[in-house]
Amino acid sequence: MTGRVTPEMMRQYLRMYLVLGSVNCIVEPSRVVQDALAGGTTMVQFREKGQGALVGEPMIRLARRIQAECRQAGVPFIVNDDVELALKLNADGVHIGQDDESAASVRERIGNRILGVSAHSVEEARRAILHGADYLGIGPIYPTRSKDDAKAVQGPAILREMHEAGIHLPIVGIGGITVERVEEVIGAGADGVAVISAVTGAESAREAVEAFIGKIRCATERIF
Ligand code: IFP
Ligand code: MG
Repeated sequence: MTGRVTPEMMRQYLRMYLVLGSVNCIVEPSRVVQDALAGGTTMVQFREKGQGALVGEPMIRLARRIQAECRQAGVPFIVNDDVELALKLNADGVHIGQDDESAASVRERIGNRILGVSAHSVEEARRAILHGADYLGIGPIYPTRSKDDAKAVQGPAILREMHEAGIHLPIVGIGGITVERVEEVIGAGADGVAVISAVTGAESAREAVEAFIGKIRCATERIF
């Protein structure tokens, strides 16, 4: 990649964004990713976090395996929080929260790689944009159990609020999003959905992703 990702490309990548680590998976995480990619996942975030998370070499090995699968599928591979790891692996991007290093500093370190920032308010969103974010992760939209330290549930209204406040950076909703809730999330202004358990906890990750994509397509066509 030369230059920064365009907002148009970013919106495509955000459509069906799988976020996962070994803690979220019952079967082998790289198997989940492989199935999810076969189903049409548009971007993958490696988020190795929480109780029992891998560290050191095993963590790096898993990251590399998932990255290789993403590369083969032509899908961006994003690393959560760990800028060092992202640079070491030459990942396509980094996602950071509000408690992590400042977005401006991460932008300096990662050059033109994709930068995603979690935002919970219009103020946080504005700052992230000024600091060079390529997209915003907004949530939790619904109650979730995938994040121990999740902030208060925002509801889909937060997405509309962002638009009304003039936030036009590509945005993805995260937190408790199921197939049944896709229409509401996209309808409220998200460019896509980020999911963990709805895919990692499914009997078939591939079928789960296919179901999401069907709904995302319908919901998107209704708006644009
Ligand atoms: N949002 C996202 C994303 N990822 C996270 N890890 C998070 C919030 C806490 F889906 F990328 F937007
Ligand atoms: Mg974080």
